Amino acid sequence: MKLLILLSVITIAFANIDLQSKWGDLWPFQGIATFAHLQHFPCLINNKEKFDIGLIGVPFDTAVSYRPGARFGPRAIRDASQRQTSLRGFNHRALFNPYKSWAKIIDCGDIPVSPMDNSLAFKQMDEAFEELYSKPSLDNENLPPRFVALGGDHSILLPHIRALHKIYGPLNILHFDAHLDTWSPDKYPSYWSSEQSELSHGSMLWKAYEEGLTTKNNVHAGIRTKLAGLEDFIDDDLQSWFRIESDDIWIKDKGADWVIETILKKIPKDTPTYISVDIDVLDPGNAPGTGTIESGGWLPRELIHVLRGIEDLTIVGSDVVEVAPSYDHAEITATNGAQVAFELLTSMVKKGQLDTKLIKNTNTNTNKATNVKDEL
Ligand SMILES: [Mn+2]
Repeated sequence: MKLLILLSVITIAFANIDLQSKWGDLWPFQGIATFAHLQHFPCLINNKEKFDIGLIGVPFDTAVSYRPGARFGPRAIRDASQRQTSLRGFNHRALFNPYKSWAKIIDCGDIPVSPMDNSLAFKQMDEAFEELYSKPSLDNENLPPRFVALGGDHSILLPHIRALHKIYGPLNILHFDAHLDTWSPDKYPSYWSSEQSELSHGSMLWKAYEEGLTTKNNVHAGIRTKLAGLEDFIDDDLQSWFRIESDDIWIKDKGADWVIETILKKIPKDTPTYISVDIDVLDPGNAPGTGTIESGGWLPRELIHVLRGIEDLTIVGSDVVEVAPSYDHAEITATNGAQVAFELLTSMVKKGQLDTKLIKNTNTNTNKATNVKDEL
């Protein structure tokens, strides 16, 4: 009897292998669209699946000041990422394939965020990021996993770095954007206001500063926004930001390598750094599908060159935000968004696992990690 059962188990196992080899090879345009065809686990629900790096969608766009639509960003980026596969995931600029290295990378799905009530939405995002970072990673159980967040409007950065601050302490922020996003609510004068209305996709870095989440080593890159006046720069200086202008990428005596050198001079390479890429850092010709377009931006090749040049930074978390597909054409913006996520993943994996000494709040993290382990 036992022999019969064993034989049938073996037969079924072989049959499965045959089915996998017969039907398992999909072309890039086939199958359900996870980011880069990665395995999907709903990480907020499934505590059992350990991984090292996760893609997490944050479909939230009700804190924008101009065109809405970035709630569809995560889906658009996933669709546009379909030509990324582990088989053809070799990043030739980095000479590295992030999908075939030490790290297990998965698509964690989306945070379910309310489109009806921003105070509820931020509560959901705060708790979601805290829970996502409270689990041990696969490679080292003393470290949390890392995430590339797919926005969503830019305000999703705030709950993300609140969760990271609890683990690593204050973070250096490297912010690619046409806009400053350090504007205090006074810069949006209105008869009508509330505590919630202070938080938008143009004020979240001011809020992060107010909450003590950032260090003194923060860099904006690609800035070309219109201002209320030069006092905007004074406020920005007070919040410890160094500005690299959009034009710096091409003007004489500066250029792309100057941009790289300047970022590396300002941000110490072995300290916890968060990289945020607002897709509007690119010129509208290369990123029409975004909420607040500004003329005179960078080319994708310039952004990619800069991202590769700073790959040695210690990236504890990252995002690509403000992809709004309803204004996009031919998936241009979403394809560039997917490429940015690929470059960020490449850097995070290529650098290797983080040093556990970076974790400041060891007790909290260890306790949370232990709790998760106990549940398994
Ligand atoms: Mn922005």
